[in-house]
Amino acid sequence: QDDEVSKAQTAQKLNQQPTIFSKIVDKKIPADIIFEDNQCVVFRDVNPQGPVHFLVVPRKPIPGLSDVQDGDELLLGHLLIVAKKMAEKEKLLDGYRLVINNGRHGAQSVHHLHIHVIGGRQMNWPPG
Ligand code: DGP
Repeated sequence: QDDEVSKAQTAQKLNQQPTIFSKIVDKKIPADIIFEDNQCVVFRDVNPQGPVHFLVVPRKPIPGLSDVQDGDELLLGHLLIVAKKMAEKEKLLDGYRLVINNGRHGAQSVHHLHIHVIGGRQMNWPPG
């Protein structure tokens, strides 16, 4: 956890293109992809924070939530619908949590927008 935070705090937004997620989206490096369509790719997180932990990633390389534009409205809605459908497919019937880390204080470490979907255990609040 501390490692993720320190990675995020030292991440240099500008020298991270293409990001590791762009490479996964472009099939240049492998990932455990569980769904894809023309707008997004969904794959399992390499460092899972629960029994189920996958990422919903737009093909469009938006660095983070703070970079989205008004024109991204349909794309962002689509990502949430995919997150919900994949949570059902992964049988997260008792609930789950969506997280978007943004920027340094958000502990974002990969500067390609992604929605975490975590489930299969009881979540706590507040987050760390
Ligand atoms: P964030 O802190 O929100 O930027 O989370 C980035 C997540 O991405 C983190 O949970 C670990 C995951 N991750 C980083 N590199 C890779 C990778 O190469 N493959 C996969 N599947 N996940 C990765």
